[in-house]
Amino acid sequence: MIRVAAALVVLGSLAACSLTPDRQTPVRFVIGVSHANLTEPWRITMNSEIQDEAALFPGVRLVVADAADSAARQVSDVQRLLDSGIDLLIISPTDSRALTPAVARAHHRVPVILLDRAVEGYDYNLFLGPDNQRIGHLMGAYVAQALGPRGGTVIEVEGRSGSPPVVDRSQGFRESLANAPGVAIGGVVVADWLRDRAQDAMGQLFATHPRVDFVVAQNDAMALGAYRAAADRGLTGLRFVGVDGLPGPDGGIDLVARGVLDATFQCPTGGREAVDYALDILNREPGIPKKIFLRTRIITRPELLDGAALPAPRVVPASRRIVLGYAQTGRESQWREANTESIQAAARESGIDLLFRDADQKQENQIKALREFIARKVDVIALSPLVETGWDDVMAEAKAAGIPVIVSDRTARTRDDSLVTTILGGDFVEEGRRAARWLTDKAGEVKDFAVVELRGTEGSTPAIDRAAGFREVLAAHPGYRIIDSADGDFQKDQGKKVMAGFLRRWGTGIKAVFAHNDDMALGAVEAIQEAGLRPGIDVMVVSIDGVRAAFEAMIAGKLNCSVECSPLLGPQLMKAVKDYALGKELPVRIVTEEGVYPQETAQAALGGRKY
Ligand code: GYE
Repeated sequence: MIRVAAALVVLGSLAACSLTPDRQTPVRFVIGVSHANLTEPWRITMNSEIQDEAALFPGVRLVVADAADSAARQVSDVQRLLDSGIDLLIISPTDSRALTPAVARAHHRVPVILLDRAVEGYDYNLFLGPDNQRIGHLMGAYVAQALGPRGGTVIEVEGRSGSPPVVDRSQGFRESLANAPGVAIGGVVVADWLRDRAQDAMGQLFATHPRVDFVVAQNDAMALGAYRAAADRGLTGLRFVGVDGLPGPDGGIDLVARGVLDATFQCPTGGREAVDYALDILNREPGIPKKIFLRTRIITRPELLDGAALPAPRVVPASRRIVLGYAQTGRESQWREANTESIQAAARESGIDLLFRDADQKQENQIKALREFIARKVDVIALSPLVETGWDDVMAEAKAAGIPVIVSDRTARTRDDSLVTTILGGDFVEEGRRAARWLTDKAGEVKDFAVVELRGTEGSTPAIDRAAGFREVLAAHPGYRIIDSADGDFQKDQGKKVMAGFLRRWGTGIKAVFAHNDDMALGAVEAIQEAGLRPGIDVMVVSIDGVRAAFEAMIAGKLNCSVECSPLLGPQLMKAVKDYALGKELPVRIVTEEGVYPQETAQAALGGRKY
């Protein structure tokens, strides 16, 4: 491997930025950074944040490449970064589809962190970026609220057509306006993220559409261009919103302060976080998530006057330990036991005082525990919501008490989505899809393939989402039919009982059972055996979690596949709690890393299992 020298090295279009030209510190890590372009203000800020954060770590060198918005050039940039001997790649793809193969090739050689835009599939270590649909939703809600019942006409100014942020922001914007019938989208202008292009295009539009109430631009630069176009024509009374909220002259914060924009929606670049996670990966820290969706905040003049744009102060003084209240669902499965152990061990290792309450599978006990935490003025509340609904009141009480709520593992759905600060856990819909993809790949194209389903706790996120993901994939395979489905509450004995009922009703007609967790699958295995059939042979068994007993059952040939859903959320939860205590902005969502374990991999994988 050719090591990049500590000195400045220029490789073709690559420029190695040695951050601090000290030649005493040995080079520990070389991180390649592949930018889509270094012309847009937001991307220039991203690069500055990456460099500023890396400068905090002696021995870290960056090798930076600018693809100038060319996918072909970025593909060759990635290759040259790899050939220059980098230890990890941070890449913000120009084009998700075009860069997918190059990112996969890179991922087979070094760890890869995706910034801002993902690629297709999962061949990377970590995705860090904004939730663009949420940004669109927030913009629509702001405009609807500002226009009020009278409504009005809005012009949307979009970035580069077809790019993921444009598509997602527009989708969120339109979905949000569906609740505001008085607000009409009077036109869409494409300005490729560029201020001057927006000024020209909006100048032409204003010539034919002078009656416009609001201009919603997908970045601040284009909002400024639109503002200038209106000023050129002497139009008054229009209002403008943008996205990014960058500092500096003509940045979104400056434009709001000057009254040019009504509001800007901060779109964090993730540059600092990318360097922090790069070092965690290179230092082999446990619990690296798969996806992190960064938080967007609205900035208006009142917020500015309140200092919203300033870095938040430390929340918990360094002089005392952080206190975390955790309300657990209960002890319903082996997964849950491993989850509890991970949380308690991570709190111990992090020096966080943990108030831990086990709700014995009753929501009212979890609500009671949250009220106890509020009364005891803990710093942070976390819970695995037994079911998705019924949390609005108690979480509003936590918000009123100034205590952030992190939902770990499962999700709570509330009318006001500000009641939940961060969602941490697996992608349950994808887990359901993976179970169905494995089954249809394994059994192939069949006719009248009868499947029965053992569902998890009624109303819980994993039960709802796994069922949805499984059905989404099965819908493309008409030879498969779910002939029965019932709630086994994620518990082994319930799973056995329900499966026995299915066997009495359907007998050998059942070709496969999809269980929402391994415990119910293991119960089903016993029921299949007691019915005189061979589990894993006469009836295929596919489940979710990846607990040790499932691997043992696969090795014994009784279970065919377990889709991983990691319970080891403790380290990521404690990192979020510590970041909050330090005054850092918490992500909206943290999605954990998960694999798929078919029977033939079980023996080799068993030794490495941590739960
Ligand atoms: O699949 C199951 C546990 O919420 C993802 O709950 C978790 C589920 C898991 O009881 O075993």
